[in-house]
Amino acid sequence: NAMLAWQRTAFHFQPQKNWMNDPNGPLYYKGWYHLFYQWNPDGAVWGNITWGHAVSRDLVHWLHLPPAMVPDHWYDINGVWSGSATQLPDGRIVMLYTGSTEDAVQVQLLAEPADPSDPLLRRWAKSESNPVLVPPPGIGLTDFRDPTTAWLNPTDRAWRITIGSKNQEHAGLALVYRTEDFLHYDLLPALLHVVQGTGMWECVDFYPVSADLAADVGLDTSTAPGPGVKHVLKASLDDDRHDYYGIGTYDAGTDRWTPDDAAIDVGIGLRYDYGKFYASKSFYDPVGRRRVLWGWIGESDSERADVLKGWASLQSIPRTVLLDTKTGSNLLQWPVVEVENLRMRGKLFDGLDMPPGSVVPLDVGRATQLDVEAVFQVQAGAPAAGSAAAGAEAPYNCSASAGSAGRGLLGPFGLLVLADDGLSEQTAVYFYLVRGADGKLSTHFCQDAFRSSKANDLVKAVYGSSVPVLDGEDLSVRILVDHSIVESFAQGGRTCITSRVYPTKAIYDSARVFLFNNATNLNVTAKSIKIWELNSAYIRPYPYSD
Ligand code: DQQ
Repeated sequence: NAMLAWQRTAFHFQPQKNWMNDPNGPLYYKGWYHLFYQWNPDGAVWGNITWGHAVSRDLVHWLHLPPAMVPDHWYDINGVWSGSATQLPDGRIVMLYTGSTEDAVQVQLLAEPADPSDPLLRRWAKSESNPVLVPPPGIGLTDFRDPTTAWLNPTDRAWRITIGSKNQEHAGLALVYRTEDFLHYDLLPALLHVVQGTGMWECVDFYPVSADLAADVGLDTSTAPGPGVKHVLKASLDDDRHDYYGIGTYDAGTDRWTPDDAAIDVGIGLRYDYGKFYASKSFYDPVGRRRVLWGWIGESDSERADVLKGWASLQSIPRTVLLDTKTGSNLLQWPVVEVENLRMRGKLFDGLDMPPGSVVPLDVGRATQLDVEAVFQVQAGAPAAGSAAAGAEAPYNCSASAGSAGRGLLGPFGLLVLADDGLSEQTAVYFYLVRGADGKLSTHFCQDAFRSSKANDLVKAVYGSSVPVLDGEDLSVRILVDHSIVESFAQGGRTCITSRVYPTKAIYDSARVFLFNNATNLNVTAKSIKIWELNSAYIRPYPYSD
């Protein structure tokens, strides 16, 4: 079936077949980036979880390797679940991960490369001491998983890891353990953090970011807290399947983290991505001196369709993560720079007028693998005297809105991607401005998949959130289009949205791109629209069977 085949992506990481979920233990070793991932060797639905493994020189082109770890001990026979890598100062790698035991109890396990001289790290040795951690008193036997990368605490020069859980009152929390040898661990009396009402925290991530205005580099996980360093705490909320983060301060003396702004604490405030994006994990890349984030992008089609396709899920484009030092209150995520090496023919459109009610086709040729950078300038028309426009508008919420078809005074406007000529299929990536009671504009960034496909066995939703826009800034968005995924980054990556879409008509040579402005009272100029066709990445099978 050509339509199903078309949905496979060309530059997002996917296994050759079957089900994938969380990224695991990303690391850089002897010239290679390693990505492990939750994988079902036997089918396109979750189960039989093993660690798939692939390596890359540049985070874009990949070589598949045989699975790194499979469920073969009593302590992980129900699944080799998520975990993280730590590189010790002497170069050793320790991998900590969760096993689901023969009794479905969650325990923490240690593995190390069986042959550290192999840059591909093909063989892993599970520790004789496994399990190295079992659920402590007061923690549910199935609420104890996904150990983080360890960091060195500067006060006692011992390692710390954190593990997500929940308490009996349904508060999400992060336990902290101290270890010197990764075999023996002490549970510390204080929690790294706890947030009421957020439920089970999966795949916690904890890392420093530079708050130095001039520095655009990532920080190694063991960078000591101090002036110029903030710490990010991320939890994947099992309750609502989204990744939430907070920015705050880590106190190495007490091993507690405090959010800068309790109103946007972990689980109740900012999300990495307002679309499909879950169970993410970051790592420090010493070569690029950057922190790189991977996230699991699930499907929005039916399980039946996944079985027909023979695969389910992607990994996000690896994203560089920095603190946004201009706002100080959010992260910036951006596709790693290597993605730009896939750019082929580029087209530039500038100064295009987008009057209210317009749809403007952009002639870019094949439009199924794209990298788009768009910059818009807006000019609000004078509200008619006495009209509703003269006053404040109702607050806007992407997910509760009518999407790109709902007309407001100052939005929506943006791009339609994976659209066919007749616009019977289209995925809208758009801004929506609202003037508040104080006369100030707030900006929303949304992605609308309501009309993304004629197929009806899909979840079609509008995703999005507000996006900070500072005085004097234009509105800008970067969009990666890759067959069945649209991954977007507004205002340099302050707000990100990922949608899975499954066009039936806007495929192969029929996929187009348009600009649109559905606002009734806003003149928009597309100041600059750059669109590159992106080459396919090489994602190659392993040449030898195991
Ligand atoms: N996926 C893993 C768990 C983790 C969950 C199991 C998050 O370790 O908590 O496949 O998607």
